[in-house]
Amino acid sequence: MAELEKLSVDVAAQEMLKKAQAEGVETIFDRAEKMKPCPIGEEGACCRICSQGPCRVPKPKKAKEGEEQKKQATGVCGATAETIVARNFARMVAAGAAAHNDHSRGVALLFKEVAHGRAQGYQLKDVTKLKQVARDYGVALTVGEGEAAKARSKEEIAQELADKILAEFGQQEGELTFIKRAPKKRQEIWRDLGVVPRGCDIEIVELMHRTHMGVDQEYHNIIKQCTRCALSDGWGGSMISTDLQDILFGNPVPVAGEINLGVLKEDHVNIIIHGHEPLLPEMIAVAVQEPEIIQYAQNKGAKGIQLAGMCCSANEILMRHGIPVAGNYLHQELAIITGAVDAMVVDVQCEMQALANVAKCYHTKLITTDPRARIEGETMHIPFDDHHALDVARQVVREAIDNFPNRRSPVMIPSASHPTIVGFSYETIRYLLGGSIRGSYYTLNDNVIGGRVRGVAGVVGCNNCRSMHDNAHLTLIKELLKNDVIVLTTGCSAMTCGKFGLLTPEAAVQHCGPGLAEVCETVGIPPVLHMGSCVDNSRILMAATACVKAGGLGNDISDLPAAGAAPEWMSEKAISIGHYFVTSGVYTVFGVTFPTTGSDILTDYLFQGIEETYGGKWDFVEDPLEMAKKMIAHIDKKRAALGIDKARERVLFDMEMRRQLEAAAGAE
Ligand code: XCC
Repeated sequence: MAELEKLSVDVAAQEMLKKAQAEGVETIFDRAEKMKPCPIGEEGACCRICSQGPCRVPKPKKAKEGEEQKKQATGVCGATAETIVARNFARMVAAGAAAHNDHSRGVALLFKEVAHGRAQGYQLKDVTKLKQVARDYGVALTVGEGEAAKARSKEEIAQELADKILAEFGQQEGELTFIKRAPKKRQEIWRDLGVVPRGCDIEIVELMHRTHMGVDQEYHNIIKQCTRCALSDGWGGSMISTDLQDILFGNPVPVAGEINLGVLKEDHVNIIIHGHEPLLPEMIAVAVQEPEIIQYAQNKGAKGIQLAGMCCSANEILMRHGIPVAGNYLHQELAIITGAVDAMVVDVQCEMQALANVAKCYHTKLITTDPRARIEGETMHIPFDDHHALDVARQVVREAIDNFPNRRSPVMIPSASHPTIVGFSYETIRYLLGGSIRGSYYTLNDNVIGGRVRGVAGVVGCNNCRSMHDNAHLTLIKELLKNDVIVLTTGCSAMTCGKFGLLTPEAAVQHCGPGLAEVCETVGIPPVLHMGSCVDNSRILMAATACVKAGGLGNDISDLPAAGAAPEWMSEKAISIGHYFVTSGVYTVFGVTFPTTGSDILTDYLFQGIEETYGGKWDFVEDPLEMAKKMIAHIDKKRAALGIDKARERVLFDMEMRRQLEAAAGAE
């Protein structure tokens, strides 16, 4: 095994890897060492979409002097490297968008059941947001005309809204409603190019069709459909998920939380919620507080029940309830290795199949809860049922409690955990910037124009076992803060920030340049704002749009001094997210590796050509400091285009300078 310090910058992770090593338990870090990534697949240059291949078309080695440069091979059907690489990229976008849009469908179906009073335990919690979304969808808030007009009940509004939203999944023509939330200029760009998504499902299906053998074989055209598909994720499925989850479970407001493996408690029943859809986790959060359940745990010898999260289900319940987080993606096996997890409850996405093996080495019950996501091996399946969700949640919790007396190996919980302040929805940021009546992003814009804040960065995405755990997130974000760039974060990146103390207001003085530190201190916010889970990247789109609408920073998202990054990305969802940010006008940099390097022509198009059309572009930089440099250079370029680059040089005069100035004036 490699030196533990080289695998993760997180001490808690290192401690658990040591324990795993001592106990002979294999983790992703070991498997990554044994299995090197396939170099051809890594660059997207392997075509396996028909049975005549797989055809490998890697870039030929550079010719030596005097030798003729070899041409890049094509597939047996003649498909060029551009087509093959573009297809592979497209299928990543399709799968990523499918994951988010299918998540969204599940939330919409639950929302309908709640609206009709058929879902046990759930409520319509945020009526203000319900009305706001209803307005977007043209759902009337009143019935009758003039003075006879009467307010409709929240249930009536929600019932009609649910039908309208659900119809958008199978919609064949027209436009997704939330497209209209984007800045006017952005909407025009999309309409002119013909990439406005028609529905949530159709764009994914069409992209899969077009990448089938012998269909779309022109890379610009394939990428065009990638755009339509990715936009159906960001401004469609993901945004629908965020908004309906806010209506059902509450719009996040600042709340204290705690992050890292140290949140687990040896004398408590520990339950970890892992995955992405907060539907069942919300009910588990209710069940663990019920007196009978707590009593049941105490009868088994536990002091209480500790619920903790992992991956994006964790972000959801952290943002809304302050429920602690045990860690990000690469912590999933490590949590079980503590020997203290009595049940790990998974829903969908980012769950490693190896969890079943690791769980077997300890006493942990691995409970799958979604019919779409079963795991082979000694796992237990308790299916989520929205009509009896609270009962299902109670059953899950009881399974965990029953398992508490079965702990066998030595329990060792790392002490590391860090307090955090989270819950920065786009609405909450607006409120913090100016109160409920005057709330506006203009305060932020004003500080950007004045140069105290140099720009805004969205740093999001996964961990990746091919890159040192948490290191790129941390290094990149610290460098951005030092340079007065405020950071918006989601997903596993947000958890890295939490683990390393960047999600507290105090972090402003420790890590930021003087301008950003001053702004954060005045408003009382951390310099890194945790905006939620990966579907909540839609909140970043809304925040960017709010900046445009507040005025002073151009007419479009592409005018903003802003940039995005996913320095440790690994999932297909990240590619869909990246592509909707790029085509919404954002310069977006990925780390680790980039899946199109097998074709220089296609990569040049994504890294340069696409900017002419969309104002945003992709980039790939492995080194996080270099990544920060490029993002800041982009921010400065946008500042110069807006004519606010000089403002940064504004100098605050001290007494001595003033005296000199007065003396000079007097001398004239
Ligand atoms: Fe998964 Fe969302 Fe990536 Fe983390 S950040 S590894 S996708 S949990 Ni979304």
